[in-house]
Amino acid sequence: MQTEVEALVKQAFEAGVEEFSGLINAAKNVFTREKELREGSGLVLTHPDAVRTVAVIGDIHGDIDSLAHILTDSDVENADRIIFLGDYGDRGTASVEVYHLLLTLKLSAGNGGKIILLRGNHEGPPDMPVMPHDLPFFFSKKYGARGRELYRRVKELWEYLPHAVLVPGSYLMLHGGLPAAITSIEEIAHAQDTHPATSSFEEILWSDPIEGRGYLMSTRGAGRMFGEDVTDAVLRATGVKTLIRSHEPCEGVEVQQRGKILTLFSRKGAPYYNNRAAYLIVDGAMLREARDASELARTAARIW
Ligand SMILES: [Mn+2]
Repeated sequence: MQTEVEALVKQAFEAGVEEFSGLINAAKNVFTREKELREGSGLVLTHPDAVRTVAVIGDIHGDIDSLAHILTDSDVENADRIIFLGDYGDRGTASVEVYHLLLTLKLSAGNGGKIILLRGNHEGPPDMPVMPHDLPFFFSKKYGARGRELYRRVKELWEYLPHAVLVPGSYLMLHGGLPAAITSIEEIAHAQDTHPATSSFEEILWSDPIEGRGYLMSTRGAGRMFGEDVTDAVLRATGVKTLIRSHEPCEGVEVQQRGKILTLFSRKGAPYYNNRAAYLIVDGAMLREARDASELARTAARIW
């Protein structure tokens, strides 16, 4: 796998504008079809009986070295699903190449439904811009005037990406946080359709957990900070035990709200300078019977 991943990285750095353009077209076809199959829903169902092992990967933010490290693990390669929790570009120097590699992976033969790319707040809708957003800069730097066009078309892909994964009875996975007002999994599945009339989609992409109770405005300027009472209500409404999310820099994994929430961060380097990053390998027993965040951090996390 190592040589294969090295080849993918090399291909990502050497890709010409026409090749990248073709890749985006092909990806758009695949993402469009997948969204149609989900009947417009932003929720991907991953039933424990249908999969043996699932790999979960948090923020990458332009760190292609971390991405290559993760993909070189044979347990990731052999996983039935490789779930990315969003935030692919910005803040790292290889955002363009990360996109190239992820789209190539998605389009590889046999990978169809295996690779799941969720939306993060860095892949949000046009009315929720993110700062800093250096992805367009890196596209223009590498591909000149054509880079602007590639960026615009990559941005279009975001609208087709799902924003949550449900492992029924066990886990909910999404980028940021839990929307406080929801009462069913269907409301999470269709959060993008009720945006901006409800704040659910914004909260999924932007919110962060806090210890204690309550529901506060976020210092990020979007999303909320939600306490354990909100988490209890949403976990109950969706029938799962544990939330797996990313969005906040940490030393690979962080356990919050007494084991109800696991935060996963899968990249290193500027501007966060965390010393450790992590991804999860969740196997059959763990998929069928949810482990809490502490046990996941102890047994499912691969830290480097
Ligand atoms: Mn984020």
